[in-house]
Amino acid sequence: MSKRRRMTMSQALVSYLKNQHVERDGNENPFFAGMWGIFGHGCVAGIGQALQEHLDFPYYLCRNEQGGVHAATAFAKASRRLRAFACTSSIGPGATNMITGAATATINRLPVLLLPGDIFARRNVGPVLQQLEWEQSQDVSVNDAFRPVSRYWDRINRPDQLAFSLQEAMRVLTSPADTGAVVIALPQDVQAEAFDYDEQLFEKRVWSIPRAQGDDAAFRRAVELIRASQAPLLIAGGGVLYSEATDALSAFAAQTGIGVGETQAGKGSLAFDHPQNLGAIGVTGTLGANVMARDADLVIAIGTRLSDFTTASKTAFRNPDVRFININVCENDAHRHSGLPLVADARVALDKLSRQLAGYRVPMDYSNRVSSHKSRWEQETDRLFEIRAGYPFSQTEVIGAVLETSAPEDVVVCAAGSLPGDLHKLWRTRMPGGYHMEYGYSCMGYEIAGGLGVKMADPSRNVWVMVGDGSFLMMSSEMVTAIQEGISLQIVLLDNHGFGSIGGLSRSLGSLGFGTEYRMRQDGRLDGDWLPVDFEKLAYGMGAHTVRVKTYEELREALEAMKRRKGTSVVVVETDKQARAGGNESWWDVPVAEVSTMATVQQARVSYEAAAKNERNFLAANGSQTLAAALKEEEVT
Ligand SMILES: Cc1ncc(C[n+]2csc(CCOP(=O)(O)OP(=O)(O)O)c2C)c(N)n1
Ligand SMILES: [Mg+2]
Repeated sequence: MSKRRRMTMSQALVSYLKNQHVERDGNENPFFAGMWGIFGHGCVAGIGQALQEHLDFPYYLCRNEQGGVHAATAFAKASRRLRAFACTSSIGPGATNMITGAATATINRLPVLLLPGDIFARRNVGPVLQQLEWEQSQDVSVNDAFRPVSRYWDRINRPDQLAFSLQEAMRVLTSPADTGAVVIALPQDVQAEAFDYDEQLFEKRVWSIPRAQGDDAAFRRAVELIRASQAPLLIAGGGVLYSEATDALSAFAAQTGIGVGETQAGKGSLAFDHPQNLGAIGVTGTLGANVMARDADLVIAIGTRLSDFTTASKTAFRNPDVRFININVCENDAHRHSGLPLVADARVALDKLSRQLAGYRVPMDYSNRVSSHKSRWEQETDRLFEIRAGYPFSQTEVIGAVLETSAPEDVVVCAAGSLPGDLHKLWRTRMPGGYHMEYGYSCMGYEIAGGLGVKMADPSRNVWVMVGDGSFLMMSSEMVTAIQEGISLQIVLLDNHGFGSIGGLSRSLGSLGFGTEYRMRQDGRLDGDWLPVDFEKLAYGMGAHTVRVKTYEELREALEAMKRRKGTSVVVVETDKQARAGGNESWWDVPVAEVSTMATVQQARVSYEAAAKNERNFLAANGSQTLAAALKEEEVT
């Protein structure tokens, strides 16, 4: 019999978390960097007490539980999923505040361990404060709402269950294919209950993060498809960064000459000036990447979910014979568009393909097209950066100013609004990880909390948070947390009096921007004066150094000054909501009302119906199915 140690369930949980390590390619590090949380009666005497006994496992007090989860998510992303945080909350609203954070982590496939407090397991004193009852069962609480937004879900009703749940939690958190939010709900009475835990539970454990090697036959078929292709295109997604395959991609693209389009999560896979980097792809893409996608006969997607923003709602690829090879650790992503699934780690796959494609290179005219698209895009970027709109600013000149002030190793962080589109197109990422965009959930309010997580992952890199006024108003309170932790963030707040993005979308769909501007109600409508929000005072009131700028020179000066200053600073810039980078040969499916009394909507519907006809289904048996046929042929011949 192994030895036993009597501890509360919470003490055992924290002791276990401290002893979890991960390893990849021979490099090992502790997995958890600590725990975010806000205490309430549902955790203060349980998890809270255990954290107090383990001060070497840092506790970070956030302002909003959602913000804590976002910071944890951003930390995991910036750490290439090799490090993570736990997040705890009280029961009820504290717990449900984490649901949006859980969904954000899961959609982006980023590991976070969520530990919401829960109602009493023993039930005798219920209903307790903040318990939402369900008359048909006592086995349900608000924490069951986490189930669809998490990759593993459990509830600890007896302290002895803990060991087995934790092992599953770690398996999922460290799985490249399955990772996301893991939720272990902790009834508040059980948190404080003692049990004689097996000492072995607290031994140091090292979880190896595997690199899936892929199927040899699938690689052979992929090589055949690439060799036969006249116009291939690579799409680099977040998986390239998580797998640390950036050097492998750079070598593969250089060797073969194949152009690369980057998704929001994959931007920075290649330096912006890599000769094969065509830049952003899709709805928010560059002209070159989108034209090459339109004509491609073979798309090699690496580590991407191929969401509608990347595929332009399945209108991006127009070549009637286009085929897909999908390199991905997730089987469902590997099978997208009836493609040839290469279920493999990005770095392994790129290294193997580089070896197996020795001697292959794209045709010369293809190479010339990539180069000319690239140089034209650089000119277009410079043009957009050099616009001097006066006051209010053009969004693109503000991006140019931030880029010019930033060092190559700096990180820009953003999530929602019109900035992601302009940043995707224009930001010149110089080092992997320099572009941190949460565009899986595109969650307003992620920006500042996310910036905090990014800075914690690597304090040596300056973090520029670019945030719209709408996102800032939704959740800026983690700025206080940054100040509490002595963490320097450079926040650039673009005030265009409302939703530039959705307002523009609304206008393009015939709806005239209805309900998207920050105006006073007047005569029953929201079209009065601008709301009198003073962002400078708001940020100053939270403890940040703050400045509002009116000219381009002032903007550059303010950015330079905030780069040198320790602490969190905010520069408030008024921007014109229309002055942005335009679209490039791309379309996004947002359905317009089929009938309306508004002539503008009727017109928009006509254009919508015409454009939607370009959507493709990609049902042709051109992937794994043809693989089987090809292998059979090989046997016969
Ligand atoms: C939590 C959340 N609610 C709603 C949306 C839908 N949405 C996307 S962008 C946007 C407006 C963002 O406004 P702002 O931050 O000012 O950026 P701007 O569009 O002005 O650039 C909205 C409401 C969202 N992405 N996230
Ligand atoms: Mg705005």
